[in-house]
Amino acid sequence: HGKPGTVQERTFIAVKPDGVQRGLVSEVISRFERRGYKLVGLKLLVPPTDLVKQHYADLSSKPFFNGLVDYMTNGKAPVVGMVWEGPDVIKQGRAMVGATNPLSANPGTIRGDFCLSVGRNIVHGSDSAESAQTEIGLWFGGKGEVVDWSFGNEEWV
Ligand code: RTP
Repeated sequence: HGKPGTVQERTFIAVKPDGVQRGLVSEVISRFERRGYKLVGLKLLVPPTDLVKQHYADLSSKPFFNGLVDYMTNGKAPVVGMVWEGPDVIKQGRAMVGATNPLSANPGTIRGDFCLSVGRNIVHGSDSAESAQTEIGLWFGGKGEVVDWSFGNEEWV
Protein backbone atom coordinates (compact mmCIF):
# COMPACT_ATOMS: atom_id res chain seq x y z
CA HIS A 1 0.00 0.00 0.00
CA GLY A 2 1.28 3.46 -0.89
CA LYS A 3 4.13 2.31 -3.08
CA PRO A 4 4.22 4.06 -6.44
CA GLY A 5 2.01 2.42 -8.99
CA THR A 6 0.30 0.01 -6.63
CA VAL A 7 -2.97 1.89 -6.11
CA GLN A 8 -5.42 1.84 -8.97
CA GLU A 9 -7.17 5.20 -8.51
CA ARG A 10 -7.39 7.05 -11.83
CA THR A 11 -8.22 10.60 -12.88
CA PHE A 12 -8.79 12.50 -16.11
CA ILE A 13 -6.42 15.41 -16.71
CA ALA A 14 -6.56 17.53 -19.85
CA VAL A 15 -4.34 20.24 -21.26
CA LYS A 16 -6.83 22.71 -22.76
CA PRO A 17 -6.23 24.45 -26.11
CA ASP A 18 -4.52 27.48 -24.55
CA GLY A 19 -2.11 25.18 -22.71
CA VAL A 20 -1.29 23.28 -25.91
CA GLN A 21 -0.87 26.56 -27.82
CA ARG A 22 1.51 27.86 -25.16
CA GLY A 23 3.71 24.77 -25.25
CA LEU A 24 2.78 23.57 -21.77
CA VAL A 25 1.94 19.93 -22.59
CA SER A 26 5.34 18.69 -21.49
CA GLU A 27 5.20 20.84 -18.35
CA VAL A 28 1.93 19.25 -17.27
CA ILE A 29 3.04 15.71 -18.12
CA SER A 30 6.36 16.27 -16.40
CA ARG A 31 4.78 17.38 -13.13
CA PHE A 32 2.62 14.26 -12.91
CA GLU A 33 5.49 11.97 -13.93
CA ARG A 34 7.91 13.47 -11.44
CA ARG A 35 5.33 13.22 -8.67
CA GLY A 36 5.34 9.48 -9.33
CA TYR A 37 2.02 9.07 -11.10
CA LYS A 38 1.63 6.68 -14.00
CA LEU A 39 0.34 7.70 -17.43
CA VAL A 40 -2.21 5.12 -18.59
CA GLY A 41 -4.07 7.08 -21.29
CA LEU A 42 -2.99 9.83 -23.70
CA LYS A 43 -4.54 11.40 -26.81
CA LEU A 44 -4.49 14.63 -28.79
CA LEU A 45 -7.71 15.72 -30.42
CA VAL A 46 -10.04 18.53 -31.36
CA PRO A 47 -12.92 17.22 -29.29
CA PRO A 48 -16.40 16.93 -30.83
CA THR A 49 -18.90 19.48 -29.51
CA ASP A 50 -21.09 16.71 -28.06
CA LEU A 51 -18.19 15.40 -26.00
CA VAL A 52 -17.39 18.80 -24.50
CA LYS A 53 -21.06 19.52 -23.81
CA GLN A 54 -21.30 16.24 -21.92
CA HIS A 55 -18.02 16.88 -20.13
CA TYR A 56 -19.27 20.27 -18.91
CA ALA A 57 -22.96 19.27 -18.58
CA ASP A 58 -23.16 20.63 -15.03
CA LEU A 59 -22.26 24.11 -16.37
CA SER A 60 -24.84 24.18 -19.19
CA SER A 61 -26.89 26.95 -17.57
CA LYS A 62 -23.88 29.24 -17.01
CA PRO A 63 -23.49 32.41 -19.08
CA PHE A 64 -19.97 31.37 -20.14
CA PHE A 65 -21.04 27.89 -21.31
CA ASN A 66 -21.20 28.58 -25.07
CA GLY A 67 -17.88 30.41 -24.99
CA LEU A 68 -16.34 27.56 -23.02
CA VAL A 69 -17.55 24.97 -25.52
CA ASP A 70 -16.32 27.07 -28.45
CA TYR A 71 -12.88 27.53 -26.89
CA MET A 72 -12.54 23.78 -26.35
CA THR A 73 -13.83 22.73 -29.79
CA ASN A 74 -13.01 25.43 -32.37
CA GLY A 75 -9.81 23.73 -33.47
CA LYS A 76 -7.51 26.74 -33.11
CA ALA A 77 -5.52 24.29 -31.00
CA PRO A 78 -6.28 20.74 -29.87
CA VAL A 79 -6.77 19.28 -26.41
CA VAL A 80 -4.46 16.68 -24.85
CA GLY A 81 -6.48 14.23 -22.78
CA MET A 82 -4.76 12.02 -20.23
CA VAL A 83 -5.56 9.37 -17.66
CA TRP A 84 -3.20 9.32 -14.68
CA GLU A 85 -3.07 6.55 -12.09
CA GLY A 86 -1.73 6.32 -8.57
CA PRO A 87 -2.33 6.91 -4.86
CA ASP A 88 -4.97 9.59 -4.23
CA VAL A 89 -4.42 10.90 -7.76
CA ILE A 90 -7.89 12.49 -8.02
CA LYS A 91 -7.40 14.76 -5.02
CA GLN A 92 -3.68 15.31 -5.60
CA GLY A 93 -4.31 16.02 -9.28
CA ARG A 94 -6.68 18.82 -8.30
CA ALA A 95 -4.11 20.15 -5.86
CA MET A 96 -1.45 20.12 -8.59
CA VAL A 97 -3.82 21.87 -11.05
CA GLY A 98 -4.75 24.60 -8.54
CA ALA A 99 -7.88 26.66 -7.95
CA THR A 100 -10.31 27.26 -10.82
CA ASN A 101 -9.67 31.00 -10.82
CA PRO A 102 -5.93 31.39 -11.43
CA LEU A 103 -5.87 34.53 -9.29
CA SER A 104 -6.80 32.27 -6.36
CA ALA A 105 -4.41 29.48 -7.38
CA ASN A 106 -1.33 29.12 -5.22
CA PRO A 107 2.13 29.49 -6.72
CA GLY A 108 3.48 25.99 -7.21
CA THR A 109 0.26 24.83 -8.85
CA ILE A 110 -0.02 24.65 -12.63
CA ARG A 111 -2.59 27.44 -12.80
CA GLY A 112 -0.80 29.43 -10.11
CA ASP A 113 2.44 29.26 -12.06
CA PHE A 114 1.25 29.77 -15.61
CA CYS A 115 -2.00 31.71 -15.97
CA LEU A 116 -4.17 34.64 -14.92
CA SER A 117 -7.60 34.09 -16.50
CA VAL A 118 -10.37 31.69 -15.45
CA GLY A 119 -11.46 31.40 -19.08
CA ARG A 120 -7.93 30.38 -20.12
CA ASN A 121 -6.77 28.21 -17.26
CA ILE A 122 -4.64 25.67 -19.17
CA VAL A 123 -5.71 22.43 -17.52
CA HIS A 124 -8.65 20.38 -16.34
CA GLY A 125 -8.68 17.81 -13.57
CA SER A 126 -11.56 15.59 -12.39
CA ASP A 127 -12.98 16.84 -9.10
CA SER A 128 -14.30 13.57 -7.61
CA ALA A 129 -14.23 9.80 -8.03
CA GLU A 130 -17.60 9.98 -9.79
CA SER A 131 -16.53 12.65 -12.28
CA ALA A 132 -13.21 10.87 -12.88
CA GLN A 133 -15.04 7.70 -13.85
CA THR A 134 -17.53 9.57 -16.04
CA GLU A 135 -14.86 11.68 -17.74
CA ILE A 136 -12.51 8.75 -18.41
CA GLY A 137 -15.44 6.93 -20.00
CA LEU A 138 -16.30 9.96 -22.13
CA TRP A 139 -12.79 10.74 -23.37
CA PHE A 140 -11.35 7.19 -23.42
CA GLY A 141 -14.36 5.04 -24.27
CA GLY A 142 -12.65 2.89 -26.91
CA LYS A 143 -11.27 -0.56 -26.21
CA GLY A 144 -7.62 -0.48 -25.20
CA GLU A 145 -7.43 3.31 -24.92
CA VAL A 146 -6.52 3.06 -21.26
CA VAL A 147 -3.58 0.73 -20.71
CA ASP A 148 -2.85 -1.38 -17.65
CA TRP A 149 0.90 -1.50 -17.16
CA SER A 150 3.38 -1.71 -14.32
CA PHE A 151 6.47 0.28 -13.43
CA GLY A 152 8.01 -3.15 -12.85
CA ASN A 153 10.15 -2.61 -9.81
CA GLU A 154 7.76 -0.99 -7.34
CA GLU A 155 10.60 -0.28 -4.90
CA TRP A 156 12.89 2.64 -5.76
CA VAL A 157 15.83 1.25 -3.78
P1 RTP B 1 -12.18 22.20 -14.86
O1 RTP B 1 -13.48 21.42 -14.76
O2 RTP B 1 -11.91 22.71 -16.24
O3 RTP B 1 -11.01 21.49 -14.24
O4 RTP B 1 -12.36 23.47 -13.98
P2 RTP B 1 -12.87 23.53 -12.51
O5 RTP B 1 -13.51 22.25 -12.10
O6 RTP B 1 -11.71 24.01 -11.71
O7 RTP B 1 -13.97 24.66 -12.60
P3 RTP B 1 -15.51 24.60 -13.04
O8 RTP B 1 -16.25 25.47 -12.10
O9 RTP B 1 -15.97 23.19 -13.25
O10 RTP B 1 -15.44 25.34 -14.42
C1 RTP B 1 -15.06 24.64 -15.56
C2 RTP B 1 -14.34 25.53 -16.50
O11 RTP B 1 -15.22 26.53 -16.99
C3 RTP B 1 -14.48 27.67 -17.32
N1 RTP B 1 -15.01 28.81 -16.62
N2 RTP B 1 -15.09 29.98 -17.15
N3 RTP B 1 -16.36 32.88 -15.44
C4 RTP B 1 -15.88 32.19 -16.46
O12 RTP B 1 -15.64 32.69 -17.51
C5 RTP B 1 -15.61 30.78 -16.23
N4 RTP B 1 -15.85 30.11 -15.13
C6 RTP B 1 -15.46 28.85 -15.38
C7 RTP B 1 -13.04 27.43 -16.93
O13 RTP B 1 -12.33 26.96 -18.08
C8 RTP B 1 -13.19 26.33 -15.92
O14 RTP B 1 -12.00 25.58 -15.79
